[in-house]
Amino acid sequence: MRVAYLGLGTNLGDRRANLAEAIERLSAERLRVTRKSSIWETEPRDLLDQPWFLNQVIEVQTDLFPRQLFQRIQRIEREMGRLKRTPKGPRLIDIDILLYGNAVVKSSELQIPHPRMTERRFVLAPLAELAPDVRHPVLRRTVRELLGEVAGQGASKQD
Ligand code: PH2
Ligand code: MG
Ligand code: MG
Repeated sequence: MRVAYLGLGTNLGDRRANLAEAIERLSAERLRVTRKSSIWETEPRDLLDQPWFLNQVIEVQTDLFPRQLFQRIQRIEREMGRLKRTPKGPRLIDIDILLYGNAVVKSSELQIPHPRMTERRFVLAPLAELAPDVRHPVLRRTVRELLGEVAGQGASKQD
């Protein structure tokens, strides 16, 4: 069993229900959701002209290999009707693999650790609630240290 951290994001529809549904759907054979961060309301990044997001990070235990986990995630995103209109634009649900144990994966379709996690408060703030002392396997810095280095970016805890 490996411990992985997944980042969830949604800025369309009933956002809280979307997070709950994604967690429910992820919990299937060979994967157990062990902990959940608070839900954070966060300012959109990259593509700024879109609604605010709810973001949450979950800890899972799984013996799915990274590529198998990625396939499950893609299926759930598809089934939940993720609209692939604009890259980085509005979506019902986005599920990203942030960390998978100490694994480093680099293929054209999948990169772990998530390449943009270190610059995103909407990822690091909820991740730091669950795993402040976990080290980024490439940068060798803890999540707490990385969070201390991201500037600004509106993010507030919802619960
Ligand atoms: N996801 C993006 C782009 N911008 N901004 C916030 N606040 N939260 C997100 O989850 C997010 C984003 C692309 O995946
Ligand atoms: Mg994604
Ligand atoms: Mg994403």
